[in-house]
Amino acid sequence: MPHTVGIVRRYQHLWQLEGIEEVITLGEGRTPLIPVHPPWHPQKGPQVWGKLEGCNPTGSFKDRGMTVAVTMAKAQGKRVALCASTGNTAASAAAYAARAGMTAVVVIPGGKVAPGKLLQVQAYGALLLEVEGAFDVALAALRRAMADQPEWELVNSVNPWRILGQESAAYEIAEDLGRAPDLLVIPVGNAGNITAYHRGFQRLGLKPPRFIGGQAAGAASMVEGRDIEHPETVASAIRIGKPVSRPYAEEAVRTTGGAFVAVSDEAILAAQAELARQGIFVEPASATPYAVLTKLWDQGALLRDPDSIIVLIFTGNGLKDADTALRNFPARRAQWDGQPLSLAALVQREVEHV
Ligand code: AN7
Repeated sequence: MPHTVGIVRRYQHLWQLEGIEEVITLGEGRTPLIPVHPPWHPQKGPQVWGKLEGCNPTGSFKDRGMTVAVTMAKAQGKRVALCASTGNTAASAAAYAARAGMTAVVVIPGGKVAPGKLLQVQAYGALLLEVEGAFDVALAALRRAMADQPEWELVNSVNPWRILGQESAAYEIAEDLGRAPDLLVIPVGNAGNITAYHRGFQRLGLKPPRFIGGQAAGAASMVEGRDIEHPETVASAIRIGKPVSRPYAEEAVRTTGGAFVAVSDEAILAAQAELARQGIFVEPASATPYAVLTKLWDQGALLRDPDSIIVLIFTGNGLKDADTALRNFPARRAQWDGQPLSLAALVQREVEHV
């Protein structure tokens, strides 16, 4: 295995973690940063890039933190990895625990986790527990149960190794661009990831970008500056009402001159569809940055300097939530009788349609 596979081996020098013998990795990180082309974008506008975090081994950014958290847990002799989750943390914890030969237990809001994520938890063989209520209820219950269990490790983002590993996405963006972006738009649920990006640019000694935290209107805890008791949104990954990392996320936004911005479920689904038309298929939560970008542009609130660089963080793969996608993307089918000539006519019609 090349020395550079995975986040831990690539960045352990930055973290002063050189003594690690066994790294639990699935080859996470090094995700693509590709140009995004909003149809409303002027020719001489800012550059817009998208970071495809859905290309990680379990299809979301969670793998960056999970490799570090599970590596450290294993090294400390822990035997069980536990988390509360809206789905992606559960999928990632289940995968890395399987890789480590550890037991995984995931607690999820019953009936509110996307089917692809449930499938992953089943495939990797984790024990699945459901609670009634949102993610916040699941996490609170689990934290109470965690006391006095020396062989258990909580792998939610309250685990500092998770946030540390997630910093790596900021390093990669800086490597790819040769500098930090001017503006970074990222979905915010529990507020761990925005915290990680902020710390990541700081650790490199770079001036962090302006942070724009995108939230669903029905779960806009940061935008509204208060906890939301019953968060509701089509973007189930960020259906979170009490963000654990609130103070750090507030700091990231305040110190960089950024903002938290809420977008409606309709805007999120429209953004998901527009990205798919550019070949980028993300889950609804991950379409939030694009919806926010569109909203800011419409308001004239965006940088218009053609030399400025905007990065959108596409946190999770579209295949994770097939139910929502099937509703958002109706099939386009046509009848064909199997004859060459009629196929030519259908193709001609299709060319004109596009
Ligand atoms: C696709 O899996 O909280 O603000 O339990 O899955 O760091 O919470 C997922 C969160 C954005 C928000 N995009 O990140 C979980 C969970 C996707 C996500 C977020 C999540 P944070």
